[in-house]
Amino acid sequence: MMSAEAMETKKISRLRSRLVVVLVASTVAMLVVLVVLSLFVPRATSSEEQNKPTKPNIIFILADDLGWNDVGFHGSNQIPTPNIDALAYSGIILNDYYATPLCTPSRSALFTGKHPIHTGMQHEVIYGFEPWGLGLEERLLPEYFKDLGYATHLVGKWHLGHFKKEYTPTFRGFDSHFGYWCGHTDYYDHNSEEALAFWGHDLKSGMMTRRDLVGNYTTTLFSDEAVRLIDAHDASEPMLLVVSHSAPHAGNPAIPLQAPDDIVDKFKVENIPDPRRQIYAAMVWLLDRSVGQIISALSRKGMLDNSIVIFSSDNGGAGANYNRNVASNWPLRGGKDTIWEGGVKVAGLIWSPLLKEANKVFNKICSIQDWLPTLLAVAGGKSVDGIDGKNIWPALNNSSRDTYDQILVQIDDLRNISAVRKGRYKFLSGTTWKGRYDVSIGSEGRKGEYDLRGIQTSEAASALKRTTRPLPNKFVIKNLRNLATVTCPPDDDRFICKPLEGEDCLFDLSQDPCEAINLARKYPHIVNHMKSLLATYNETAVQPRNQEGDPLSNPKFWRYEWTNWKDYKDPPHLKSHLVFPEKRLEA
Ligand SMILES: [Ca+2]
Repeated sequence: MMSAEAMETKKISRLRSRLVVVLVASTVAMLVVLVVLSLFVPRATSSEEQNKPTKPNIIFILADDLGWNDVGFHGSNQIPTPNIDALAYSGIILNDYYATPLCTPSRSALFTGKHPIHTGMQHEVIYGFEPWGLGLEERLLPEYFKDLGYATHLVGKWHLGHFKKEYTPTFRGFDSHFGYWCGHTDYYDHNSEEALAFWGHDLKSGMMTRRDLVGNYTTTLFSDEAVRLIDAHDASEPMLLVVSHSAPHAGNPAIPLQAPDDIVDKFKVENIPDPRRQIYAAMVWLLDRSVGQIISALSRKGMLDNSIVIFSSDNGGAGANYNRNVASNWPLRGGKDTIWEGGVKVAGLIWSPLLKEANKVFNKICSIQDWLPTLLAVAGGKSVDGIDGKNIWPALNNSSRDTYDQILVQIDDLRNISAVRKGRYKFLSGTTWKGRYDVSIGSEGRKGEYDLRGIQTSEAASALKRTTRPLPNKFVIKNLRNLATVTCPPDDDRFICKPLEGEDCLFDLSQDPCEAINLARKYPHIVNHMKSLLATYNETAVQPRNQEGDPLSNPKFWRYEWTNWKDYKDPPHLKSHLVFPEKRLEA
């Protein structure tokens, strides 16, 4: 007789052996399933290939108010921009590239692919205290890219509305936003002064204030955040990263130009005699360093080979004391907030190993509103109806292809200004600021040497070396720089157009890029044609969305923070103290 204990032991051992059989059988079955499944899964040859997204990463670096003549590749020797220049020479320099005269309209065009007259964003900018923004019915660039599986990030300035949270970046297609909502900000304390007595802190992560960062220089913060996002990015999915720098836009009126002393000291040099321009140079130099750091981060992460990098200003440089700033658009006429070339034709470039052609100056008309359809096409998105921008990728990739023949520069009936470009001709009517900026703005900057070695040893050039689009040799660089540099004879009063006196202005930009010789009297039939083009465009314009300022926006009611104040109940106990905001003279 077996003892009860022995019987129990035998039972357990029988159960164990059955379990083993079941486990072995199920493991074999699982293996069979896995083998069968693997036959239907495309094979990766290496882990790198496995992680590589098929869609390109898109890195859009937007400078704010950068002058045409404030990058080295346009011929100035004043401010070294070795990283930006390295990208320009290794990619394509966009030398007939238009934005709009101001921040808000340009950003609306970039994100919608539409001219601002078609979204009601054509008139001036959004002041922090005004309850309006880019219409919620508009579908924005990051929303399209989210649908294509992209991670989407915005670092830096927004300036498309914040009175309600629905208007802010993380409600409009961006997975994350680190930056500010207003048009400008102090580079250290991150306060934005938007009107007399209307000032408040404005640096946020999404909807959260970041007062912990007071004292840190804005350009460095944005650069660090861009690098952090790249480092943390899951490289198996594509990335859309928009870095919207504040530089070199002026800060608040009391201290408009700001940079760390040790960087400013680098520019206390003979060919930058103006002390304010020395600070400006430091601001631009730090912007350029940020570009190098971003390119370097993409390279470290193995993303650069599958990236498209675009660098662009949002409007012409703010010079001649506009916003108390000292940018140079020389030799172009005009600057920020004008419809002259210096206000709307901006420094721009595209770099990518995906481009079939590179090391060239692109002299075909293109515009900031083209990026949405262009980048969507490259990423395999559907074409979008009802927008003004065009896909310029085929023309960028093939010298024999053209972009388009005409573009509306601006119509703002509230300021009586309009301008249109057709082929080689540009027509403009009316002017801003009582003609104060109807001249060439900023310093020539041709004294001194161009530091080629600085470009070759820049952080960007080192990273580009490891791609199929490296920096070309110095002879190619010099040739490209010559081709990208605009030269004009000095103004001759006999030919200058005076729009302030009601004159129509017509220029042949192919001969006269500085808008110095008015052809309106010589070619009245072209003037008439241009006027009829403008009238046709104007029939399609929608009303500007601008709204009067709201006293309740005043940050003093909200712990001195710029907020989405319309989402909250009014602070009733403070209503008796309300003062209506008075706009500053300068935008
Ligand atoms: Ca701007």
